[in-house]
Amino acid sequence: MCPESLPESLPESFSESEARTEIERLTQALHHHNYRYYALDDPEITDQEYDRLLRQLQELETRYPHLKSADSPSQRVGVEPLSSFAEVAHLQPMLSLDNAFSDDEVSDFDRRIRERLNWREPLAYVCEPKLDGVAVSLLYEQGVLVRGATRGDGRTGEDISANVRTIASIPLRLQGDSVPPLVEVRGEIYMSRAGFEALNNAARDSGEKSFVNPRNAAAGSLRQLDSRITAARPLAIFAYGVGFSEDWPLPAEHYLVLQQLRSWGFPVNPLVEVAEDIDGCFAYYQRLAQSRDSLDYDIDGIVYKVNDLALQKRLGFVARAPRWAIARKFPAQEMSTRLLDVEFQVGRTGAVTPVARLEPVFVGGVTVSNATLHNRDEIERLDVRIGDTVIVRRAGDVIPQIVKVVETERPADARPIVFPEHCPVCGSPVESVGGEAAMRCSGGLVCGAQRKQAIIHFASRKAMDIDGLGEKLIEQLVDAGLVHSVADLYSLESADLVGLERMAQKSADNVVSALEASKATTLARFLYALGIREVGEATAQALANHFITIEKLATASEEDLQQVADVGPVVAHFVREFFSAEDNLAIVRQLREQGVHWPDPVASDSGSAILKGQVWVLTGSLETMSRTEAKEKLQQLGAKVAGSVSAKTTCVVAAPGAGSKLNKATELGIEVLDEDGFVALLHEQGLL
Ligand code: JCF
Repeated sequence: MCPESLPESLPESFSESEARTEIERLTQALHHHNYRYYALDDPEITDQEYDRLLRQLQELETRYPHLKSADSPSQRVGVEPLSSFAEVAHLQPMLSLDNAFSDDEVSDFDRRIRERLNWREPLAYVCEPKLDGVAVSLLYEQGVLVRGATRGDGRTGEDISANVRTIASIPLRLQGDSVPPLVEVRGEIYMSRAGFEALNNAARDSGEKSFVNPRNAAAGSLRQLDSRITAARPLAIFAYGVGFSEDWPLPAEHYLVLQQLRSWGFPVNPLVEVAEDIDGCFAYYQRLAQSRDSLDYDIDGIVYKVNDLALQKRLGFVARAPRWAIARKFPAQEMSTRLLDVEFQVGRTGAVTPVARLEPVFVGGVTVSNATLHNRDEIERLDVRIGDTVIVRRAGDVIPQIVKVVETERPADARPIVFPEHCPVCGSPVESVGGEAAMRCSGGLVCGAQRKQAIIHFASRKAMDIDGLGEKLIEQLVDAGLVHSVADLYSLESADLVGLERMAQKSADNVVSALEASKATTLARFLYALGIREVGEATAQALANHFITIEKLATASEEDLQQVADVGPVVAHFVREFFSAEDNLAIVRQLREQGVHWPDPVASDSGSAILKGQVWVLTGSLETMSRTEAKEKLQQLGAKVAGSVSAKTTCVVAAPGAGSKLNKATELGIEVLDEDGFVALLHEQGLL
C-alpha cells in the first residue's frame, strides 16, 4: 500500500505471475486511495503520487491485457460508444418523494405518521440536502460494481454502466469486510457549480452549445452513448440509501446505513444530520436555506427521513413514494415569464449591457422584473426575441439571468433585438474593442452615464463608503452640472445640496459630514474606488500590500506590476494605462489635496505581517465590526481571507450565528477564534 515502496519505473523483465501480483497490488492501492480521497475526504498521498500509481497500472495492463480486472481503476477514461442503452429492471423499485412547500406541510407529515404509528414521543429524522441532480442505482456483486442504472419509471431504468464507471467518486469495488454478496446503492449524481462553470466556459470558447444549469449538464453527460465524453465531464455522487440487498444485516437506523455507505467508499453528504424531533427539522431548514448559495452544488430542498428503520418498515409506501420521507422544497430558482422589452444600459467602463424587462415573476424567493442579457453574443446564443416566453434563473445573490427561450411559445409578432450603434446616453458610437464580447460607448468621460457610474462606484460601501451619497443623488448632481468627476465631490457644500430632490438641510449636512469622514481611508479602498479596469477589491488590496505607497504603484512598469500575486498582463496593462493618463493623475492629486489620506498599509512581505502565508475564514456576523472591516484588517496583517473552510485553512473566526463553516473547522481540527479572541488579536496588533 505504501507508494514509496514502488519503483519509479517498472522493470522490463516481469514474469507473468509477477505482473499479476503487481497488478493486484496496484489495483488494491488505487481503490484504497480513492476511498481515502472521496469517501473520507482525507487523502494519504498527493495527486501526483496517485497518478504515478495509475500510470504504472496502465502500463502493466497494456503489456498484459488479459490480466486487466473487471474493476480496474484504469477504466475511468471510458470505452467504445454504445448504439443504445439497454433497459434494466431494478431489484427493488426506486422511489420518488412527496413534496412539502411549507413548515405546516412538514408538521402535517410528522403528525400523520405519528398517528399511524400510534407514536406519542417525538420522532427523530435524518435531514439531508436534496441534490438537484440525477438519481442512479448502482449494483454491486461480491463488492464489484457490475451495473449502473437511471431511475427510469422507478421499476426499470436505462443501463448506464459504462458512464457511471467513469465517475471518479463512484467506487468500482466496495471497501471493508462487511460487503454483501449483492447490493443496490442509491445516490444522486451531480455536477458541481465550479465544474459546470468550467465546462460551459470551455463550450462557449469553442463555439459549442452550453448547458442551462448543472442538473441539465449532469443529465446530458450521463445520457452520452460514448462514455469517453462522460469521462471528461466533472460529475460526482452523493450516496443516500440502499435498495435491494442480500445477506446484509440491516442496521437499526437510516443514519447508520449512511455510515456504512461511507465505509464502503461512497461520498455521503457531510451536511447530513439527525434531528431529534420535527422542530430540529425546521431549524435544519433555516440553516441550510442560509448556506444554500455558498454550497458548490445546486440543491432544491431538504429530505427528511424517519431514522428508525423498523418504523420505516411499518410505515411502508403509498403509490411510488415512501410514507417515511418527505422533500421540503426551497423556492424555485427557475421560472418562466415573458420578455416585455430590452433596454441598453451604459456602465462605468462604457460597456453597453442589454437589460431584459420582464413580466414580474416570483423566483429564487423574490419578485424579479429585470434580468441581464450580458452582451450581443448572449442574445445571439439564446436567439431571444421581444415577446418570447423565457426561463429566468435567480440563484442566490447573483443577478437574474435568462437561461433559455421556450421556442414552442414564440408569438408570431416576436421582434428581434437590435443592438444600438450609438450610445443611448451620449450618442457616441458604440464599438467592440479587440475581440471582446462587450460593446462599449466610445464617449469616455464625455458620456454622462460613464461619469455617473464612476462616481457611484467611488462612493460605494467597499470603496470610499460615503454614507448617503447614493445613486439618485449622484444622478442629480451630475445632471445639474455640480459634479463632473469624483474630484468635485469634496468641494460640495450643504448649500449646493439643499433643494435637490429629498434634500433638506439636515440630510445635506449629513452628506457633507459623510464626505469629510470618508477622507480617512486605506490605500486599498482608494485604489479600488478609482475604478481602474479589472482592479477589484482583492486586486486593490494586493497592489496596496505590495507597493505600500501610491507613488511607487503609479510609477511601476507592467513588469513590476506582474510581480504581484494574481496580477497578470491584462490587469498590469490597465493599471499602467490608468496612471499614464494625465487626467487621472490630476484627479488623484486633487483628491489628496482635498484631504483624502490613508495610513501606510503594512506590507505583506514585511516582518510585521504576522499572519503572512496564513488562510483565514470569517463566519457568522460579527457584532463589533462589519465583515469588510474584519477582512481588511486580516489582510493588513498579511493573511489571505477565503470564503470556505478547507484543509488549507489556518484559522476560523466564528462570530455569533456561525454555521456549517464552524462545524467543518471543528471536524478538520482547525483553530477557531471567537469574536472576543479576534478583537483581542487586533488590539495587540494596534489595528483597533
Ligand atoms: O438528493 C436527492 N435528490 C435525494 C433523492 C435524496 C434522497 O435521500 C432520496 C431521493 C429520492 C428518493 N431518497 C429517496 C427515497
